[in-house]
Amino acid sequence: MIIKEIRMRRMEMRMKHPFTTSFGTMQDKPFLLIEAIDEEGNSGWGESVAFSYPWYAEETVETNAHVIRDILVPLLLGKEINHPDEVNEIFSPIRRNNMAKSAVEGAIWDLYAKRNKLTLAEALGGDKEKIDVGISIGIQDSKEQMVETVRGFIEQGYKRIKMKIKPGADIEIIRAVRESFPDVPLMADANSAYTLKDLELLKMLDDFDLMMVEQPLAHDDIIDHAKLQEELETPVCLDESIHSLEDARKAVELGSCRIINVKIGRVGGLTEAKKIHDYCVKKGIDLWCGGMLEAGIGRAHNVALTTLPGFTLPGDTAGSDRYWEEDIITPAVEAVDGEITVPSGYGIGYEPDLEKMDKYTVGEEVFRPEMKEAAR
Ligand code: OSB
Ligand code: MG
Repeated sequence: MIIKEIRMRRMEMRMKHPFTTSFGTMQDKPFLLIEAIDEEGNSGWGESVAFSYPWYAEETVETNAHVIRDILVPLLLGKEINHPDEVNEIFSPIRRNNMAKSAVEGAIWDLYAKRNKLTLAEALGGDKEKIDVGISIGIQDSKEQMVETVRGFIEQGYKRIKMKIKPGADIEIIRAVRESFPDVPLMADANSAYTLKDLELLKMLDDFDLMMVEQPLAHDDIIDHAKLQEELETPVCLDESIHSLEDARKAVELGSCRIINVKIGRVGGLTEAKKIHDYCVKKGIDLWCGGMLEAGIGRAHNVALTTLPGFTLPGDTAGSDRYWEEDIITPAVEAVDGEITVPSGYGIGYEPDLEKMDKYTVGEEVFRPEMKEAAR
């Protein structure tokens, strides 16, 4: 297929509820959408998961807009692409900027799947008809409120409860939730809020039969996490530390984690996510698909990735209604009793709802090969 046109929309949506992590609180969600169009008029969609502030990773909406417009798009426009894996190759000389790469590569994957009359899940080699999903709950004002929030999501059927923690809002909250729900699959995510100085506190996590503790230590660390995993019975799961197959290999070889949270944007796209998947299946490392509070396009990509067999644990891909009054795809992603039915339509399998999309679009840039020529 020949990439004839790429469009970049700037979106501004607002989540139903604020979401609080060890870093701070988010509710407004500016993000970018990418549409790639081939010579037959097929179109594929990708979503950038970069936030407006670089607290989770170094990328932002603005850095993504720059890198996509000025660096990535010119590498693809007018090119013949036979398989989306080639995009991973084409982008490989460019260091990092994984969320920018992933937004563009995701659009090409969707386009490729649609053109070849495959679901994105099939194109990736996934085979599940339904995927298990959990919920990620932000830091709450009190342990009582956390217990009530958890109760609500258990009633909705989510298969695993993840609580955000930070120093000062950790052990007592986990204890209260565990005492209220002795059997629920439970885990905690610290978003890098601790250091090895907190070892004694982190060891107390072993009392609560947690499925895992996610990214307790620094965002760029795999050494201290290995030391921590030695001391903990609770499995360590890495999120922020893993940007590539190479990062995953090094973390696994060092014993820095027993579980990996794969986020398509953080690792630079679906091709890299699949490589990590294949490696972890070989090594017996459990995987799950993380989330970045995505709107419908990004959420649909997460659903497709989770159909791969190595995604053995429930992910963070909750239903659209957990985040949005209305999503920008039809139908919205729906979680019923903690399961999402994988859509059967070609590509991402959900229709981009252009009317709703327009409502939240604050700007659009269009790129065509002749514009590239003209700029020379
Ligand atoms: O660490 O997994 C994380 C949200 C924003 C940034 C980082 C994280 C999260 C979540 C929520 O945990 C995931 C979601 O519901 O999309
Ligand atoms: Mg996390």
